[in-house]
Amino acid sequence: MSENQTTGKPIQWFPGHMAKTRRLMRENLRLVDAVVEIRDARIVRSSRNPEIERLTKGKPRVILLNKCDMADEAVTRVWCDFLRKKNLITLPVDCRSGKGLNQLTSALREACAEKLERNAARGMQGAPLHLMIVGIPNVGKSSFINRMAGSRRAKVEDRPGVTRGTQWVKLTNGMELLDMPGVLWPKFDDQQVGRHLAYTGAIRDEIMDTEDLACTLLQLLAKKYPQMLAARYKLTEEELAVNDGWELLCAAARHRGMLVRGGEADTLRAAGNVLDEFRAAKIGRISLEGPEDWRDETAESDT
Ligand SMILES: Nc1nc2c(ncn2[C@@H]2O[C@H](COP(=O)(O)OP(=O)(O)OP(=O)(O)O)[C@@H](O)[C@H]2O)c(=O)[nH]1
Ligand SMILES: [Mg+2]
Repeated sequence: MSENQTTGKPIQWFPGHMAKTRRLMRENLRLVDAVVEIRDARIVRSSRNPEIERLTKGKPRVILLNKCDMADEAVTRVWCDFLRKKNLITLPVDCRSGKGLNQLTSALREACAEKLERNAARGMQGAPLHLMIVGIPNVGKSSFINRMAGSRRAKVEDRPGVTRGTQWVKLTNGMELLDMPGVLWPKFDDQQVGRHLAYTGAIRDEIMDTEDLACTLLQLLAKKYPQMLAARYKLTEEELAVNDGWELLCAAARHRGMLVRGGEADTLRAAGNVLDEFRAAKIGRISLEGPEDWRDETAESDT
């Protein structure tokens, strides 16, 4: 999405900040043995920044599908199989509870096999593994590091752009993790990617039109998860069937008693509510994308 749908103004993607992040990655890459790329299990493809892949080329990589507690389990399984078939070492995880992270050591061993063999040949079995933690804003990089460290070492907040500089965190198991600021693409050509990033909170709400976002999200949910949506907002079958985002938003507002003077639906308030509830997984465990939604370009570029 390179344009705000309502105002028609181009959306600013903080190019200065991005250039700095890119430089930080380049400078620090030679210090690390492998890259841990964190993606959002609800939007596995849209949370993949091809730039990360390009910048970290040649480094062993493990992909974590994070927030899988909020994603559709069946879809997460499909993604894991899909990526593993492309020889990408992939793990579903939930960095808030730590679920799935017990598999990480063996995944890293697999990814870094060559390096570990070299270390062993030099009698340096205990040498620490240095890992760079990368991913789009708000995907859970700092949460992952805190989980691994067993303490709150990195700042975590539910908004994008919290981590600004880099920070090394030493673990007791001999790993050293480098926290990085989120890397977003400087510009999206694909509107759908931009929307999916906005629904999940990877893009700041201040630069988005929330009513517009909520409308398209509702339309998508009515298609992909109609029962969950109807249950959450007490939508009737007719309301659900209209297949019009604006109508769905008005219906949700009415059922929640969100009205403005004169009895009309308070769509602005309802939009904020829908986005908040989706982001908190209150509507249910939902994945917005499966590999089949990207039929023509499913190939990860480095495989
Ligand atoms: N439900 C759920 N929430 C998570 C998970 N991991 C992280 N979060 C939440 O996601 C939000 C962002 O987490 P951070 O760890 O700050 O993300 P980050 O990638 O470091 O973000 P930036 O530094 O802004 O790029 C916080 O509200 C976390 O609590 C998870 O596995 N499940
Ligand atoms: Mg962070």
